[in-house]
Amino acid sequence: MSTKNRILELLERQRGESISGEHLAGLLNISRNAVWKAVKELQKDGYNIVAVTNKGYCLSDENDIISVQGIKPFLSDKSQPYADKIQIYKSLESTNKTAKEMAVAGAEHGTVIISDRQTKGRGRYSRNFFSPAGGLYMSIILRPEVLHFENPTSVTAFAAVSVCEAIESISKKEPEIKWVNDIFIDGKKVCGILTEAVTDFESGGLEWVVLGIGINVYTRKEEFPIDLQATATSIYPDENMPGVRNKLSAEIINRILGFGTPPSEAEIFEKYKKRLMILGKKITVIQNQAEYKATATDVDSVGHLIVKKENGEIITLSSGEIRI
Ligand code: BT5
Repeated sequence: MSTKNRILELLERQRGESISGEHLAGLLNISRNAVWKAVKELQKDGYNIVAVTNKGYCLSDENDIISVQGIKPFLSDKSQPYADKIQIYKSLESTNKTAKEMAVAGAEHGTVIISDRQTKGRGRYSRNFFSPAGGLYMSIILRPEVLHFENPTSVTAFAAVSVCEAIESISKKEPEIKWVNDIFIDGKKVCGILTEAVTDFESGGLEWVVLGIGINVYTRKEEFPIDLQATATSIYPDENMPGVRNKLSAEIINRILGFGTPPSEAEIFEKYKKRLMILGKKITVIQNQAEYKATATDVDSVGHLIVKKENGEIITLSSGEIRI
């Protein structure tokens, strides 16, 4: 690791507090001048580091640059080994696109791609996902040898529950899930999940899964395109929050990669069901370009949505769209 990154890691560990140049130099066994040079480089990269006479260097709480060094202090012990597999970009077309290329090239389970913004963020059915700077766009490569899921829907559900818990851990918000892949806060979409998988031709089993997560973190209402303003929100639409994206990234990684024993699909769907915002509610089901009204009654053990049509007919939906 470069001196610059080692300094950054130490400052990130004590964000908001001052550390003397002498102490930093001692910890890294380098000269105080080398510390000063590294701090200057970090400041040039946009890091808000204040130098206070007799106190030392302090990385501002408000700093919001996503970095491996910023994520690392929040990773659990079990997630620490994944720190080396995190790659961060300022801008990408789509983190899922990059992750899929890497998965094809053999990237390991737990490779994480994060971008500050996306120029061609994608949702399901090739829809656009609005991805300005200030959000969190992350794709994680999962190999089924480690995560023993048989179907990609379970991965989506696992991710949805994990993201809800991660958002809850950094904010006072109470995220809910809209079947199948959306997370809502206060009735509006705050996060979308896109799971893409490739199956092995011979065995029919999953070869790899790319789990894409897009979260609106600071986007204000007026910053969303007009057509999304009534339906989209972010975790902090109004508040000037200190940088939380490193912590949020770590909280997601801790849940998706840093588990002890892999969670069972039954456990996941139990948690998923508790957060579903539609059970018992009237919804519109959109299937094969037709729509009908129904009541969402249950989710089964593999993530299918069970609905009751107005004529009393019970339908099990394995995929598709619903509107609240
Ligand atoms: C999704 O699709 O919501 C999945 C989005 C996944 C995005 C992540 S970001 C990291 C990774 N890299 C990618 O390129 N993608 C993944 P879907 O359920 O099809 O919803 C798409 C619809 O959500 C759009 O048609 C809009 O109506 C709405 N939408 C678009 N951008 C939004 C945003 N930022 N916030 C809320 N709603 C949005």
